Amino acid sequence: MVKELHDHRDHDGDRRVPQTDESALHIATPSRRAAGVPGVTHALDHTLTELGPVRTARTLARLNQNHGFDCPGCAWPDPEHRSPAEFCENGAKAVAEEATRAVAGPAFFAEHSVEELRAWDDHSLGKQGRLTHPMLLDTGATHYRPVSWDEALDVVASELLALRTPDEAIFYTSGRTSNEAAFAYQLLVRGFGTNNLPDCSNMCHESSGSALTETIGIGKGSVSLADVAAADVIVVAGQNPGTNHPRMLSTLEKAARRGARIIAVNPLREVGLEKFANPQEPLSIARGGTTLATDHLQIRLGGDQALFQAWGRVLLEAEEAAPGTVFDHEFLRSSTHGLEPYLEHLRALNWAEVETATGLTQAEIRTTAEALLGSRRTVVCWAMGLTQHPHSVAMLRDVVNVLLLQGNIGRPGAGVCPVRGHSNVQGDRTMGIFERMPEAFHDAIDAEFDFASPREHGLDTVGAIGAMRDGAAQVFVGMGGNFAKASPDTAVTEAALQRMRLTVHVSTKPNRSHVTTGRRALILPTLGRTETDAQASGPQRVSVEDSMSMVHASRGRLDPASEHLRSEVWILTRLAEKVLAGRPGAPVVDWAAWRADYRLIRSAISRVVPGFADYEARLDLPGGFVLPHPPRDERRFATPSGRAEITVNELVYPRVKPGRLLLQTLRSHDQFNTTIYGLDDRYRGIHGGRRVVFVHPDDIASLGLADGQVVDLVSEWTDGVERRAEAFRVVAYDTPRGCAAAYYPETNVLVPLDSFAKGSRTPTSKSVEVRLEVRAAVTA
Ligand SMILES: Nc1nc2c(c(=O)[nH]1)N[C@H]1C(S)=C(S)[C@@H](COP(=O)(O)OP(=O)(O)OC[C@H]3O[C@@H](n4cnc5c(=O)[nH]c(N)nc54)[C@H](O)[C@@H]3O)O[C@H]1N2
Ligand SMILES: Nc1nc2c(c(=O)[nH]1)N[C@H]1C(S)=C(S)[C@@H](COP(=O)(O)OP(=O)(O)OC[C@H]3O[C@@H](n4cnc5c(=O)[nH]c(N)nc54)[C@H](O)[C@@H]3O)O[C@H]1N2
Ligand SMILES: [Mo]
Repeated sequence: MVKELHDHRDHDGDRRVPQTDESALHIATPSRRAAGVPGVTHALDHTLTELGPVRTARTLARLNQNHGFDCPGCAWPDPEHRSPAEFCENGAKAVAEEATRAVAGPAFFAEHSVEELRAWDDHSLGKQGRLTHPMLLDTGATHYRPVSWDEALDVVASELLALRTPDEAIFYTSGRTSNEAAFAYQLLVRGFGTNNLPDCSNMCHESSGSALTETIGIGKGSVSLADVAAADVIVVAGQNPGTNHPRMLSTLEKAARRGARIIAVNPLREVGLEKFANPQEPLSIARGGTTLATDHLQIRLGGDQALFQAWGRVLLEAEEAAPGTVFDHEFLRSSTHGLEPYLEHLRALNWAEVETATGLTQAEIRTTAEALLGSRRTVVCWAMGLTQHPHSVAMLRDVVNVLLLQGNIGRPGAGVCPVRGHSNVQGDRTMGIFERMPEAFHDAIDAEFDFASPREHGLDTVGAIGAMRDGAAQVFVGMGGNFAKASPDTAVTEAALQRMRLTVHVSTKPNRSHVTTGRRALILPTLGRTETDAQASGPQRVSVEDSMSMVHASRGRLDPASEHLRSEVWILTRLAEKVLAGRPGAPVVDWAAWRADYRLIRSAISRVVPGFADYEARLDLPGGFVLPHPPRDERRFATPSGRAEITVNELVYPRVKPGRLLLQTLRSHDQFNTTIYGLDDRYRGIHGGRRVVFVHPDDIASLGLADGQVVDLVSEWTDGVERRAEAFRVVAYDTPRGCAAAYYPETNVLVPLDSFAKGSRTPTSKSVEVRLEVRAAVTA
């Protein structure tokens, strides 16, 4: 936090630093309708400036099409019948960000020292454009200099081979890496001798994976697009699809037109959930859009476990009043375990506690429970609002409980739908990017590649930061992502990275992690999804898996931003040759052949990972193919009991000290995680700035503050360390009392490293206790 303080003074004092100018900040009334004409024109504006008209037309025409490339934005699946413009405003922005013609080459790095660049924010860094050359920051050097690929990879190999043990290396992955690259990566890492494979998922849907694996035996969602469209009731909890999964709105719209009841559970009235004007349908726009959510439960942060327990209780009461009308007894008897203790737990539910936890009235909860009662097909969708709390795993087990009571898993039109973030985060996990893969996976790679993979579990994201901080790790490799900014406790994470002997980032664009370096640092520039990946056997395609277990091909067509870019597969296989050549016990792989022809990687995957038989041929099918999912396909639950587990979870909800607020850290409409596209959050009425904190008007008054005042956010955590995010403008906003919101990643400095969810170790980004401190005098 000391650093953040310092940086901020720099920004104010030095006008040459391209910093976000918060004096342009302008607050307007939040909008009431998502997407539609403003959405599309906004996207085209953005793309046109980055790409120019011809490149824009060529690029967008291939986005999410059968022979095109997969959108590098979110992981929402593609519909079977695609419209010619199968993309959304934010997908177009994600593409523009990657396909931009601006470049950050050797001249840029020669002009600016690393120290100077550390005073820039991520918006300014990213705007420089695409990386073009491998760049090395030598020990003691002030500037990065261009190096050959050979030299760069020799540096990585020599630092890795000099470690006392392979466990001193950390291999992080973000969620854009293709299946092929992910599979090669995990094999290189395990061949080197460690399971230290933390990924962005540790900070994202890990709680979903943990809760679902325990209860239904597989950590993935159980629905298809058709199921969502066919549901009677769709609960959308802790998710802002209008911004983060805009194409989901078309599916919700279909369901809404069929009469489905959509229940939004969210502390904020997210505009996309209220009204949606389909950009592909002029009529829908003319009519002012479709109303999506018929009910909005404006829940307090972290109150969802109480809500789901209360819903379970109402279902139980109705079942007891008219036995056989609510529960799916046949399913409960044949396929579940643990019903009775759960029902006992529901009978003991304390309504007063539920009302405190949720901030909702018993009447509101009962009315919405009636919708569940009358539904034969219920889907529950969720994202970060449910996964980033201390009690998220228990909360999600309670979500599963409610669905199981009515047999709503493994039936058409029903199921669990954790909506994933990064476009291939689910596929990366399937390919083995995980610090604790199941034994069966290890057995399979050992057999295929004739080696003995390490079995001891590796470090997850929180564990990796601790190890780096404590000197137990010396080399950090990031396959995509922005570890310095995306991780919690920014000051701790940055200091941890700076203790490394070597930090390496395989990236497309400059970001904060490149300037938060170890003693030596490398930036390895890579091809993006949109670009042609030409190898010895010809242009390559890669494959990805969406949120609903559909695997499909992606093929880039644009000319690469620089002739020096290499594909992730190229980089990893070259590195594998350098690190593993002659190493006793290394996996037996012809890395050069893999690099020349990715079909060989897919062929290996098809022998190792269940569900990938005929991988190559099935990638040719329009839309690809779906992976097996036992609960969805055959109501089979691969838990230790062989049945779906109904669980008893003690009711937990956050409580903060008087005079404090609970803060959630969330995304604006103009960013992709740590990549900031622009400074507007138009749906929430924010323009020209990001340092705002949304607070209920009565809280503003009771804290003795005023709307528009500038405050510091100070985190309150048990360790007594001061974590401070400076200079946020207070914005009166429609959020429950006691529950504030501000943007990620500016607020990551406030999330303590050891504040994470029980059972998944996901940082508690939606549950940070803060106090607001008035700033003496502000220059803005
Ligand atoms: N354009 C764009 N698309 C993206 C991303 C992006 O940054 N930009 N990020 C991608 C990634 S990696 C991810 S994981 C997803 C994230 O998608 P989201 O989860 O939608 O992202 P957040 O902005 O974190 O929003 C959290 C939502 O949950 C609500 N919420 C917060 N706390 C609670 C709670 O306790 N209970 C309930 N019921 N609701 C709560 C918030 O008000 C907000 O609406 O989006 C993916 N898609
Ligand atoms: N406080 C707070 N913290 C959070 C969250 C939150 O809600 N609140 N959300 C968490 C979540 S859900 C997630 S998923 C993480 C995200 O954490 P990360 O995945 O680490 O972060 P991103 O910002 O998505 O990574 C962006 C960088 O990826 C690189 N990149 C982009 N495309 C490619 C590509 O095709 N290949 C390669 N090699 N690199 C590429 C670019 O250089 C870009 O700068 O953050 C987490 N952190
Ligand atoms: Mo995510």
